[in-house]
Amino acid sequence: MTAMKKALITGITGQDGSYLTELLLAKSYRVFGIIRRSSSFNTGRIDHIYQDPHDPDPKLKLVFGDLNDASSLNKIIRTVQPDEIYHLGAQSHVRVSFDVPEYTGEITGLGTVRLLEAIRETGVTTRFYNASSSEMFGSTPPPQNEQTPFHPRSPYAAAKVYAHWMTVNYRDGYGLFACNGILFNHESPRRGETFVTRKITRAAARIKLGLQTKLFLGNLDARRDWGYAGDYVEAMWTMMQQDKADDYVIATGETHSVREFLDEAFGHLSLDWKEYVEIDPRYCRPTEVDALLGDSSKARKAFGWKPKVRFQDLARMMVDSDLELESGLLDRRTRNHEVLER
Ligand code: NAP
Ligand code: F7E
Repeated sequence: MTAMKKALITGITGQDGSYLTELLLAKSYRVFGIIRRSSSFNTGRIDHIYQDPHDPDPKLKLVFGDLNDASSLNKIIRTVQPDEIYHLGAQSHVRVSFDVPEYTGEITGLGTVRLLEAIRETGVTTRFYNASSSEMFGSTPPPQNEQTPFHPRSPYAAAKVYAHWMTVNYRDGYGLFACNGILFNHESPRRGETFVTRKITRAAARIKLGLQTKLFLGNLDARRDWGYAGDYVEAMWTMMQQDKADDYVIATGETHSVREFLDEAFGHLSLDWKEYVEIDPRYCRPTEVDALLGDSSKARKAFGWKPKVRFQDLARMMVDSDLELESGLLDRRTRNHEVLER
């Protein structure tokens, strides 16, 4: 009998971490996830797959650690001895990276090096996936592929460029099986509420239900290549199963503006966003990435990856989910009022 493969995930509590965990468990992996200590619960996205910790043989195990803490990473890698490491943890918000540039460099940039060094120091034989980003292309005009020069336009993007090249360096210098997935924006009902797509779908649902009257946004002209996170974690896993480690762009090959996303999301609920949206400069960035459009033909050719969910279905899926979520919250709030009034 072959032993179950072990995967270690940083950023397991994030959007991608949750989808990847589902995928790996379905493939009979044993999954170990690094979580940070927090004063409130931070496992909302994986609670539905988390097993009783008293289970003598859990398939999903959470361990405390931090990308800021090399000793925790060393210890985890030494004790888990993973076959594959998916490094998804990061300070991942571009706008916030302008407020906390040093911290972003520390976690998103140096955090990656700490992991790579932990692999080297422990001598554990493993494969490594690094979450690179289309933000690295910055101001280089579309379409962007693996040959496109990077011109980062934020502290986040600069930190990702550093992490990207360090991953290449450990592959070239030490023979580590290390891949960079250069993923373009990918969204889902589990997307963090402050990224623009989720901010829009959540607001549209709340406006429809009478829970909100305005939506404050920044630059509506920015264009992004938006895909579905569920499709993108499949690409992560597949590139880690190839004979040779390499870097791949993962994208839909379609680009849309924030304005078009508003049309789609509000239109799905028969609302006109122009009646609700106001521009607040606080959501604009000192340097913007105007247009992203990915060319993922290398991944398509190497392992046949292509996206299943398209722009319109993605926006609708997110709106429907937020409507359900907010209606549930509304129900609960109404019930609480009824209880209080009795
Ligand atoms: P996300 O939802 O923001 O999740 C980030 C994860 O990193 C969370 O689990 C977070 O933990 C964890 N984390 C943050 N700081 C940490 C620290 N100091 N130590 C340990 N863990 C820490 O991000 P995502 O959308 O899933 O993206 C996954 C990765 O892909 C990120 O590296 C992101 O930069 C990159 N990426 C994302 C996209 C996209 O469109 N989604 C595109 C390209 C690349 P908490 O839950 O405790 O905060
Ligand atoms: O912004 C504009 C904003 O924050 C998209 C991260 O996952 O994808 C993500 O980074 C666009 C930008 O994503 C608001 O200016 C307008 O042009 O949803 P976002 P992002 O910056 O593209 C990449 C690939 C990553 O790697 C990152 O980790 O929308 N925009 N008004 C706004 N954006 C936000 N957040 N909020 C607004 O009110």
